[in-house]
Amino acid sequence: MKKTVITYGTFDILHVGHINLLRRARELGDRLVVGLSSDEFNQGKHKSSLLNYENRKAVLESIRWVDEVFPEHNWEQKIGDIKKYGADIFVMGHDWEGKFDFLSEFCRVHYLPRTEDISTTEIKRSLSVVVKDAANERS
Ligand code: C2G
Repeated sequence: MKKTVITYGTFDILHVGHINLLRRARELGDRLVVGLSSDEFNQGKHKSSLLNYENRKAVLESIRWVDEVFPEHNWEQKIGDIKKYGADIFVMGHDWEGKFDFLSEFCRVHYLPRTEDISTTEIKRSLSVVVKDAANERS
């Protein structure tokens, strides 16, 4: 019986932390479907992604661990998604530990350790320093 794993995220400026999560999620089953936060939902999460939804979707769909990508529009859609995709396991990084335990009524809930020392926020911060230094050199 093919096991489906489901996870959600913004996945902006993809890095090894995202890849580790997606790979380990996929390895818990036979198929991985990903709810990708829409640009509008990101605003609701107080996260502005540099790359828009279409761009982030194209990147995710090119990853061998990802079988399908669908839009995440709100916090309330997870139960419907779990039913729609027949998900057996819901996976998130452990920064979300406990937040989605209510889904255990519908499928297994599993939190995976985050990959340390890397985040999109940190990458953006480093980028802004590089850009500022370059601007200073030119002026
Ligand atoms: N992640 C990780 N290690 C990192 C960075 C991220 O394991 N260094 C994981 C996060 O724990 C999450 C996934 O990668 O499970 C996607 O991270 P984000 O794109 O930051 O997603 P987030 O904003 O947490 O959105 O409804 C749930 C939300 O959409 C989750």
